[in-house]
Amino acid sequence: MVKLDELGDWRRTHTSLDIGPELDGQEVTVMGWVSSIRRQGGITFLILQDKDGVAQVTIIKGKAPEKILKRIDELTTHTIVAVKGKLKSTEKAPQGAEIIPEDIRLLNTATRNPPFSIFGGKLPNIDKRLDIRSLELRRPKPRAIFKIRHVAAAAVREFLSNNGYLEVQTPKIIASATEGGASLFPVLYYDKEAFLAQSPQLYKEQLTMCFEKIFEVGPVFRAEPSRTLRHLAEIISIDVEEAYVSYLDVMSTLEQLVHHTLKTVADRCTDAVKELGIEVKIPRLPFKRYTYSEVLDILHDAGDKTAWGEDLSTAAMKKFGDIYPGFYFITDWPTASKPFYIKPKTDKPEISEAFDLMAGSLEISSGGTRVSSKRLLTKRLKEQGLKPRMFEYHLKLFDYGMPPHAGFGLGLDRFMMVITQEENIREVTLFPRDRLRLTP
Ligand code: AMO
Repeated sequence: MVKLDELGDWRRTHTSLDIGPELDGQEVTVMGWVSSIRRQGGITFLILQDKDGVAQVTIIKGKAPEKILKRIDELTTHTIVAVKGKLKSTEKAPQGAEIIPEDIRLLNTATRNPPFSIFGGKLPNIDKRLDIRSLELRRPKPRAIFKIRHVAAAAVREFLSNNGYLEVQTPKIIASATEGGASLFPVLYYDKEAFLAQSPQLYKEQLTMCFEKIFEVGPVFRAEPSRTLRHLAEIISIDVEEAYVSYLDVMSTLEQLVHHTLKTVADRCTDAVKELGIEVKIPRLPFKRYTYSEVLDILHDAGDKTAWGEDLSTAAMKKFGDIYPGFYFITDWPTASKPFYIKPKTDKPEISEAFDLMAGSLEISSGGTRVSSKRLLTKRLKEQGLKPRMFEYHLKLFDYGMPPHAGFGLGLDRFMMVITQEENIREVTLFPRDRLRLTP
């Protein structure tokens, strides 16, 4: 049994990123986990990995204190260590400098071998990797993905804040379905039935009465019955809502938001992008716009038989995505295919002011102009087989004057699939939830 040390009063002074030849001679304290130990004659090279990268600790027999020489014999990979020492510049070390240790603390050891090597070789399927996700996240590829996710989410907030949208948080335990009853998760709320929010739809619409331009980045829940590469039961949704605009205006906001995010990732994530071996393509604005009817015409020419009014199936969209692989909007959907809160066109009520934003065959966002008349909203609820009584808390706000408004919901996880060119949504989500997975 390895005797462990306490962290005590030691604190990290540098991460691997801070280390460089210009600090030659400086005292440093570094901490991390051992990713490799190489013994070469009287010299041991210990590679220490931290959140930013790797640092090399070089232990020379005869020069290093006896205590260190004893302790490094007990080291295995994944051991958590703290090293105090002096930096020495050398071209041979990863950062152009190595650490010559003066003291070392073993803070914890791994008591078992991971079921697969995180250093390379053949990887097991994603389910096996997800079982020990946080360890798996020590691999360079997922680290790069989540670095990009961090930068993308920050870019979204930056863009919306800079354009006058107020960030809000709305309840996640709610009283009624907004996106169809089939994908609702019921929860016991004291002695009542409630549901996990499928979207912040009604709250974001109401908030246009007071704040006019708002956004939320938060979890939404969908009890998706099937297990696919693009559906999860819990996702992060970027929701935007704005007063005094129509769907045409928010489509323009959305495409600029997508553009800004991609540009920011390309500018700020060069290492992570390189690690993934991808290229972040910055799309040209404006994105192409096709009406639903135009999509059907193009699909019919390609041999697809979807009739007007039917939903565009995955197979049909795969076909369309092969023809148009980039970003594009599909607008003017049949009113009957869209939720009750989407506004039908005044002169052609069978068509709605709704859009989806696609990336090839993947839908990443949908939105539209909303119904702002209480009378029409009540009618639309009834048409969709919903009981206006269940939405009374929402409808009564309309008595006080609701401004015309429009908005969209953009799935961050799906957007990340597009940015990182991953086919499985689970690769870009830390702890994915689906019908068969509730842990870790
Ligand atoms: P919608 O239901 O189309 O619209 O959802 C918006 C976006 O959220 C993402 N998304 C999902 N991603 C992964 N797994 C799922 N199960 C899943 N469900 C949805 C998609 C989708 O485009 N309230 C409206 C938006 C609005 O009109 O403002 C809504 O929720 O990227």
